[in-house]
Amino acid sequence: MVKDILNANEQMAAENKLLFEKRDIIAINIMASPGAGKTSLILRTIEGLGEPIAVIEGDIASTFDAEKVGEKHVPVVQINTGGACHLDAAMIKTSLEKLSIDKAKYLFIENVGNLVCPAQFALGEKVRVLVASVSEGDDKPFKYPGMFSTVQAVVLNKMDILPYIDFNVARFMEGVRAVNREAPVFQVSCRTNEGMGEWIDWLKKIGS
Ligand SMILES: Nc1nc2c(ncn2[C@@H]2O[C@H](COP(=O)(O)OP(=O)(O)O)[C@@H](O)[C@H]2O)c(=O)[nH]1
Ligand SMILES: [Mg+2]
Repeated sequence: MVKDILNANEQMAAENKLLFEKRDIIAINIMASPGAGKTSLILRTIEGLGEPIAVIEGDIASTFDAEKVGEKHVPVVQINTGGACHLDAAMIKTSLEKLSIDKAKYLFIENVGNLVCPAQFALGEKVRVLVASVSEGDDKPFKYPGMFSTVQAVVLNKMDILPYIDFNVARFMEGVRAVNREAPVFQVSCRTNEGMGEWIDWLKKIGS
């Protein structure tokens, strides 16, 4: 039963992926625990990337994040999952009926805050990005290997508060590398904009 659901999702994700590829859109699935800084990263990226962007916001409830993104004058649609702990490919397909992606080069999809389920549901994205933050603790890659192993990049956010927190960056890196040898890890602060240049450069590279 669970396998059937996952298979149906894979099929629809493949359709979404094809649609994005045909339209030359780089779709990016942004995953993280609640409060790590997914929305903040999207807002900073809209400011720094200088490319046409569209955004899909996923939350269990509320439209706060879509409103914040809308203030940046980019096309945005909010999905409310009504309890589901992750987005799935069908939700993305439906949301595209309400989102103008014609001009977009990048489509950022903010997944529901959760370090477990979103990793199991492809959406049709080209890349998966995990936002971690120093306030969550340096042991998270060891505790959530499924999530950390599935992504093409990790953004370690809130570096501005590192001096006030017991977070060992080397231990965090060790945990990431234990399950993911390839993904670059960008140390950033969405508050101060520190480290954002390398993240933006990486996005440009995957879009070229
Ligand atoms: N100090 C600090 N706070 C941040 C940073 N990035 C996000 N925040 C704060 O963390 C909270 C959650 O951020 P948000 O982007 O909504 O996280 P999301 O739930 O993952 O989308 C908000 O109060 C942000 O202002 C950062 O780099 N440094
Ligand atoms: Mg958010």
